[in-house]
Amino acid sequence: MASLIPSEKISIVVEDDRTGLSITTLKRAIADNLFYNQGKFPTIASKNDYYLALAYTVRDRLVHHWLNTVQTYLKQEVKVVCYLSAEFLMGPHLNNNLINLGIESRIRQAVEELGLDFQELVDQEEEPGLGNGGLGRLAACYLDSMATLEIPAIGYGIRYEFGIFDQEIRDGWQVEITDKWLQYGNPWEIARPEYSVQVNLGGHTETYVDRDGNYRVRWLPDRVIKGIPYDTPIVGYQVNTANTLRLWKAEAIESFNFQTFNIGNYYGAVNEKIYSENITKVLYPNDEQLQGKQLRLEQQYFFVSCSLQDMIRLHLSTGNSLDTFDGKFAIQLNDTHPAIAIAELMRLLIDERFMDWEQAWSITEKSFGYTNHTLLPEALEKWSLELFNRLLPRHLEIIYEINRRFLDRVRIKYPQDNDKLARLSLIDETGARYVRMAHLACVGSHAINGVAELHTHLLQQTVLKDFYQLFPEKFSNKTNGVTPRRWMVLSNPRLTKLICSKIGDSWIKNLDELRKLEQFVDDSAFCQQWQQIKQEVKQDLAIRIRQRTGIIVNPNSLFDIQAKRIHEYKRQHLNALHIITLYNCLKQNPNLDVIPRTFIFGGKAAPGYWMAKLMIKLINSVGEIVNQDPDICDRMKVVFFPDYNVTNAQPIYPAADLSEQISTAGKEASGTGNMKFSLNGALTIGTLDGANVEIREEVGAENFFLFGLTAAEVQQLKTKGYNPRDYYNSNPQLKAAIDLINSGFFSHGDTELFKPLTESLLNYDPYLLFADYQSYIDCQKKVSQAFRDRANWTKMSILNVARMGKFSSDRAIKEYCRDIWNVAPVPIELEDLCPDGQ
Ligand code: T68
Repeated sequence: MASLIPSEKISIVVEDDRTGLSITTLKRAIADNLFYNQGKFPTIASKNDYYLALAYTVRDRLVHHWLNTVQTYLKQEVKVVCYLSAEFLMGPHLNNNLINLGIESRIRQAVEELGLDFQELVDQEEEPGLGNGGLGRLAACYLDSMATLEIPAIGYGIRYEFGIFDQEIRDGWQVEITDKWLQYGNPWEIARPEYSVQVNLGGHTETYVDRDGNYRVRWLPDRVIKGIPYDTPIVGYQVNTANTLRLWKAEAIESFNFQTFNIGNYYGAVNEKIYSENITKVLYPNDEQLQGKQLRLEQQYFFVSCSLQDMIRLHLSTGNSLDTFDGKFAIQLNDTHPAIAIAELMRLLIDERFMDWEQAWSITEKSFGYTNHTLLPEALEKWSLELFNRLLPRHLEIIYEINRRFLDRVRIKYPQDNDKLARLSLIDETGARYVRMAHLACVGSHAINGVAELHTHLLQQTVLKDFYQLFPEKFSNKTNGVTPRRWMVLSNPRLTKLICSKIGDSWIKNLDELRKLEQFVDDSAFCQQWQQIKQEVKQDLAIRIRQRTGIIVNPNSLFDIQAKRIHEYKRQHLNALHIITLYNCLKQNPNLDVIPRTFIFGGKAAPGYWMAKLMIKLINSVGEIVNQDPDICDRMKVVFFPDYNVTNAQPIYPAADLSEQISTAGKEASGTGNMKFSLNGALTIGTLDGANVEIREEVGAENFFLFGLTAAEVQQLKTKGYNPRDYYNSNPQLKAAIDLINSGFFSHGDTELFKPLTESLLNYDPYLLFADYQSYIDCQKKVSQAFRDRANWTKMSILNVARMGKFSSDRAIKEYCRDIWNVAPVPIELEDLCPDGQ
């Protein structure tokens, strides 16, 4: 349909109030937005009204970046990266946008001149917690880097109405509170109902013969749902680029199902609306038994189908044919959660656009890349054929056909190897039958990557071994990275300022330049400033800890921090065993000269993961005893900082002296918290797991506290037969720690409370805590020794920061662009809509 708007006759005059950056204009704009957007007089406006007025003022100042970016991509018909992820853990937008736009100090001044407290307004923002942890946060860091590197990109995901739950600690236990992030409105998103699409579910398929005599299939679904896109701008750092995060919300096709309504079934009609909207209601907390959850598969298919339909619409809108689709889109699958996209693109091309199989398959393979984030067997996604067939009957047929053709090729290469065929098949037939999503992702993608060197290596040798033998050329490593904009400039302004005063600010875009700091390690004035800043941010965190938990901690003590999801493989309970061991030592030798330590934990447990919840209870119970024991004399404090999320993480990383990265070797795919801590000057105590290996390589073995078995040794020990009780019986310190827990000492005499945990360790210990215990304790002694020499510790801290350049998400994204996506930067020119008037 032709546009009804005589566009050449309409000229947009962008008002100064919406773009101007003088303090006077900014103040007027905030006041205007309060009045006209919030509908409030200043006298009765709440802090949140002021926050929203401020947020709209900032949003106004990025709209022309955003619209110009979109228009440039369309006009130049550039290749676009489509990052498909079921999770985007963005964190608060306001501060990040101010930094990337370079207007933080002006805005701060304007707000303060209005008599408002800037930080108080920033604190009003409810962060969109649309992710569980590392995987979702990685997607957010990658969006920041793509915008900063001027790479055309769209993030596609789900607009969950309720994100990850808020965590409260009551009586030492985790309590989950519904996250209502949208309750006061979201100023950063714009709904685009005009780009809504329809998604089918259920029903059956039938074949028919088209006019040319070809056999075709049509899907007759029994449910149709509407997907509405909500767009959020992603501003690059000091560039004109503002990319788009497009999240889909599910709604019923009509507000009411009129047929049902007309026959008098009002409640039935409303029910259908509720049923449809359920699809994007809530984020599933990971680690929960996701197996077989129909709604989870519905979520995955829903956002994938919406996103692919959107890409096809965009592609056709510029007059292109689908023959060139793979030249214009690079689609990255963030784990297997969106892997159904491979079957869906095939369906869209074949059934709806009448393309032949071979061409559709060639386009599909060239378009997709797949990133794996886990080796844990229980986390590899599979869906029962029964559920799959009930929900996505046409996709199951397509998957069977992909599998048939794939296995035919395998048979040629490995004749008569039925075991291999069974191992590679997209269908698991070892027991009840399942679709293996990782296999679909491998077969349908031209590139497969792990997220750290060790992880990629282990993928190739274990879970994806057969695929690696079959197509080694598809595999590569892409070690994760984090954005220095949020994880340094925003979260550690003091250190940022000091670094800039020495080496300028170009390291913010080119993190390798931090190397220049090495020349100052022997500059005592610089070292003193470095130490002073660490002290100040520790004091800040101490205040927050007191506010949140009532616990008073000593900012001069060693801040020993483990912040991440709570999971047995991450071994927060190994950390707890060290705390108990230290406690026992101090009780036996009350005058022992030890380095005072504050042990800080943060992290959520999946609501259904009982053992992880018990670990939280154990940490809090140990804290309760240790923190008030007069013999300890404040030489140890144990803190569980509640509700660990992006907002709370920001002041935590800069305050750490020691970063705990203590997963069983071979279990943590990469880790990214490890990078954030080290970038902010913490030293790491860690195993040779995930990206720890590469961090140690970069910062130097002498600046890293290494302990524990290697991944190969873990494997050997398990093969040989691991008996945790042997370690317990032969190690008096370990025995004393376990016995103290079992005695009820930390549980008001209840000897049963922690039994599930201690019994699991004594009888199975699947993550080898006991095997690594002594090595960990010894290493912690070295940490304490090293901390006594504060000058040398500071040097090690500076060297850690100076050598972290590799772990910028900018480096990671450049590698994806070069090796997988084949895309290049597209600079955005801004028409000067309105010069900055005074
Ligand atoms: C993490 N994975 C890895 N998964 O554990 C971590 N899983 O080592 C790595 O650094 C990070 O990904 C980024 O590569 C996750 O965070 C999930 O959150 C998840 C969510 C749903 C289902 C399964």
